[in-house]
Amino acid sequence: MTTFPESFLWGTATAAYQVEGAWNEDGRGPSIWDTFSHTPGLVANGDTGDLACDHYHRLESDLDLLAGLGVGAYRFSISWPRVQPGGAGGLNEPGAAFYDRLIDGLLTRGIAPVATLYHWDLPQELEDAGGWPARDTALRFAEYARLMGERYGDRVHTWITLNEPWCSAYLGYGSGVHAPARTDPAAALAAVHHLNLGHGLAVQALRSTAAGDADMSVTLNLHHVRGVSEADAAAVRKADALANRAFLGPMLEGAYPRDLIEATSSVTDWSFVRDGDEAAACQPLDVLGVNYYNPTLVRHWDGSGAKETADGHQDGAASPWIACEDVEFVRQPGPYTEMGWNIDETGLTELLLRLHRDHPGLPLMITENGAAFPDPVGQDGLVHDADRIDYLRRHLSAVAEAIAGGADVRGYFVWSLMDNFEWAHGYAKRFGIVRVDRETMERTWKDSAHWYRDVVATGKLPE
Ligand code: IFM
Repeated sequence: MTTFPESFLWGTATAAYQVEGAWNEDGRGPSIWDTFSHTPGLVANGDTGDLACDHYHRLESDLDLLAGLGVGAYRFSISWPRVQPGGAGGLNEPGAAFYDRLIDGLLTRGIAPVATLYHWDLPQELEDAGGWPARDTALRFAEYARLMGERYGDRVHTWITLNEPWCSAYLGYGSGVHAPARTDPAAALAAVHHLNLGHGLAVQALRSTAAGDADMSVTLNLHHVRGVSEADAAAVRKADALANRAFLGPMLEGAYPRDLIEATSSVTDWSFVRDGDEAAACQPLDVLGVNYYNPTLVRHWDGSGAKETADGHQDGAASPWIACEDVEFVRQPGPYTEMGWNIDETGLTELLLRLHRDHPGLPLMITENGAAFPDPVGQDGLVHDADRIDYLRRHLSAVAEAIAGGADVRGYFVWSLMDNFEWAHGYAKRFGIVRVDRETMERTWKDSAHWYRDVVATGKLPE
């Protein structure tokens, strides 16, 4: 039987825009995702996060839900425009008070708060002033981090600066399928840099507050890139530079990889990187957050025949893979989740072992892993999601295998606590272990929630 270490932290994860709702209440300012979702045609079914899961108004019962699952930690994100509406100036007190209630409610229930500062909801005013491609956004982010550290620093267990900066930069400014829907490769690379810089400055700012003793982290959706054959090694290296080392380099080693700069030289000269920026991005971290859903398969493309674009972007549309004209993203064998992502947990083990090898001594934490499935409601009114249980079991086994191989993995957070707003897919894709009825907002445990509660309680995977 697979058993996890006694100290292993078990949790579930959500993000503010995906669950909170209350988009224009208590002084919250607009974010780029309000603008995006209110723009016709950008989100499936015209869905918005206006109501989301109404978590803002159902906080107490959602906290009870977490307590019922028995988790030791809860990963949530703070909505920047709720606490600092325009991204500058003092705190919006009613918004800040919401997170006091959330954090205190977790602590009362014996659940460790794991707070993400930025899960994609940039205040619209900051986007209007240039967004992440503009250097000032990194400085604003550090100031916001300082305010958060001052307010909640004495109570938060782990601070995560950014969630998946890959998405913020490349989907937000490259392919434009996420807010703010810009399709400008040079801007996307400038965003990469200012996210890295903002991360480092935010860690410094947090450490200067009562948050100084808390664990500092960042969450990356690292891509486990494989080649179709050995002849595709250059394609693998390029995709790895853009997806992984563009962040790992500055954040963990204080330098951008040379091959990244070279591969993107036709797009930008990287002159937005000023002296001292890479050192500032590289702050000591206590744990690295890893989000994993599936691996990536690439092949060298010589320009002949139709190019495969199995990375989710439509053929002919702007690609998030900047300067990858010679790289094909190849469809992988199934089975697939409802997102069309292939299920392959071996990539998670390999990724964790690579991180262990490349960054020895840095603890790791799975800050997201999970899957969307069709989740029909049975005649009994319940969701018997055996497919999700199987997905979670496979991936937890993969984590255990990485631990056995020497990787220092400290915890695991299921994405997600409950069905929520899945960005451009709206509410059509359900990732929750708890079902949310879109009409009534009623929460119902799926089979996977019962299964996860047992895993958390025993620290073991049932056979
Ligand atoms: O829902 C998202 C989450 O916000 C970030 N990581 C991936 C999840 C599933 O797409």
